[in-house]
Amino acid sequence: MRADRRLTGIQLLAQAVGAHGLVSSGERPGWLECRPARGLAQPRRRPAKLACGGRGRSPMMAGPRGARCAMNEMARPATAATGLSRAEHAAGMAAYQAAGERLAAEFGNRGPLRLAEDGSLHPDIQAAYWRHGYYIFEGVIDAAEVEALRADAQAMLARAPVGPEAKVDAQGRPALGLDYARFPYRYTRPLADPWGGTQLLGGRHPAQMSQPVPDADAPEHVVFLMYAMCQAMPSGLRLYGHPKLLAAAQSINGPDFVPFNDAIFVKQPGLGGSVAWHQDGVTHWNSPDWDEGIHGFNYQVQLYPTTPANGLWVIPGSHKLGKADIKAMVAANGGSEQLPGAVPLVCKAGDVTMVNRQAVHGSFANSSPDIRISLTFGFHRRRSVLGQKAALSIAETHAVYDEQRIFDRAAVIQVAIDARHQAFPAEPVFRYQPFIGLEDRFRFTPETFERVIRDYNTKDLAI
Ligand SMILES: O=C(O)CCC(=O)C(=O)O
Repeated sequence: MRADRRLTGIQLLAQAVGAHGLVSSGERPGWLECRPARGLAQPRRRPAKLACGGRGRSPMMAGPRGARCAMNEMARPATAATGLSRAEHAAGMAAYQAAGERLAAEFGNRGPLRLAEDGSLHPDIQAAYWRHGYYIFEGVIDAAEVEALRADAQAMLARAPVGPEAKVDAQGRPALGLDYARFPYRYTRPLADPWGGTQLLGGRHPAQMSQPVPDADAPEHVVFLMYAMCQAMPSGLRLYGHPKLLAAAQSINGPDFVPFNDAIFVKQPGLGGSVAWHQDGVTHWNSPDWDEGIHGFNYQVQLYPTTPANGLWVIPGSHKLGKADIKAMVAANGGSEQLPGAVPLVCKAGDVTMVNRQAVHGSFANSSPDIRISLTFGFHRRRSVLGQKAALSIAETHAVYDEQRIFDRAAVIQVAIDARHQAFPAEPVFRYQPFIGLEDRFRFTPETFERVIRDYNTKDLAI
């Protein structure tokens, strides 16, 4: 009975389409291949037909300074704010949030990050992740480390330019990152949806979220994303070398796993913008080798408790189903972005979520009084990345992810492992297979900071 109920997320999506007359009972909806979740532990291949394809640019990808690409500095939302006030928006979300929390409780899909005796992610957790496309690891980061991460993230926020065109922070100091190859801050208008319903990022956020009117005293812009956590935040570099998180990445993506990128999502209280429903992967939807793990996964390390109002939502099982037609999903839901069958990833500070990049996911305008800061970083299978064109990068559309680029970007992991070891010598050290025997060349030193860490995100491996 309980196992049946866990399929509800996908079934609800199917019902939503049926209820709005897009498909008759028993037909497969056009916007998402709805099949019940089956096998557990192993990635499976998708049926040959895809709902739709398309390439885009991840919201987590930064372009170079000056490129003024869609998501950089300040993207203009497709439409202006609606008539809803912040408080009305919050009230209008309440029932949906409560239903999402109930559904999330049915799924469970959370607990400590347990490793098996051989050091791999516990098979039960792997099975749960592959089944639902996400998992919440509870209590991974201890209070002292959360404190250090918060201090560094808040310091970074304080060093942001006062606006998208400014070069000084609120105290008049030169902003952080003026000398970075990729400027580390991105802005949005308060409570706006900068990408939904636009052609930005390859049009992969096709349906715009509600944009409530901010309070009268709201600033004109808010920082929405921050990049380069391994360069700008000493604690961020140490986090990147976390042995349990790396062990789990190895279990999911293989011992030669490679990094993706990182981004810090900042959802300021009563101001934070939304991230319209989307899927992250862009390169492999039509690949003959497609399976549910081919576009990798993202961690989010939560620095503050997350709630249904400010947190990330995921449609469980949607990572297995190919490319979703999100616009049709919203249309089938009466035009509402409150998609049925989604669950909020409610966390305590120090919890870490793992979300399959193929899962349909998004977050709403943060009309709540609670901040969210999520340190987001992802990992891939090496074979998913090797030889791929830089599909997500505006500046480097001709770059190919060859052996050298992968090695250079993966070196950040090895340096991070050593930075962590220097800070926490009693903690077990993760042994990263591609760098076994090369550890001495990649200790954390001023020299490797310059050689490996500075502007490392120009070598991100985005697919
Ligand atoms: O945290 C969020 O609000 C959005 C995260 C996201 O879209 C992603 O990790 O791809």
